[in-house]
Amino acid sequence: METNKTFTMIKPDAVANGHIGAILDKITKSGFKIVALKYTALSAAKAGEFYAVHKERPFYGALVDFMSSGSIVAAILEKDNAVEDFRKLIGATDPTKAEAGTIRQLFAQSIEANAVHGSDSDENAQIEGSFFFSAFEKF
Ligand code: 3AN
Repeated sequence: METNKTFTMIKPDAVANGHIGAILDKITKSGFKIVALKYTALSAAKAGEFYAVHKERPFYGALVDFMSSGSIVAAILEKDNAVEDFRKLIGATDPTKAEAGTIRQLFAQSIEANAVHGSDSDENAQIEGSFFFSAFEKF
């Protein structure tokens, strides 16, 4: 299992609000190397599949609607201790609780429209990266 990669999405709120450039800049300036990158959109079916682990949660339907409401940017990032360091960089799920200077504190709208996704384990980083990228799209 690779421990030096994580997966991220810039979510529809941050894309619609014009924050793609600022967020990628912050990610690369924080020492992450982009090894795969894609501007795309999730259908409701694909968003449902991606967030299947949250199927029983009360916010699942709204989350699927939100994540399929507009374009997203998907990326695989490389850095030592990538998963943990990226979770620190993005901040808490609820942006009102996110530390100053974190991506969610700077760019998120709400607990649902929270600007970015970050994998929560090496195993999920691998699964999520492969959800979006084939072997030919990872460098
Ligand atoms: P994180 O993205 O910080 O890992 P998760 O995995 O618990 O958080 O939740 C996945 C996504 O579900 C979040 N990024 C957010 O968009 C949404 N979400 C989580 N908790 C809530 C909630 N209480 N109300 C609405 N949406 C939520």
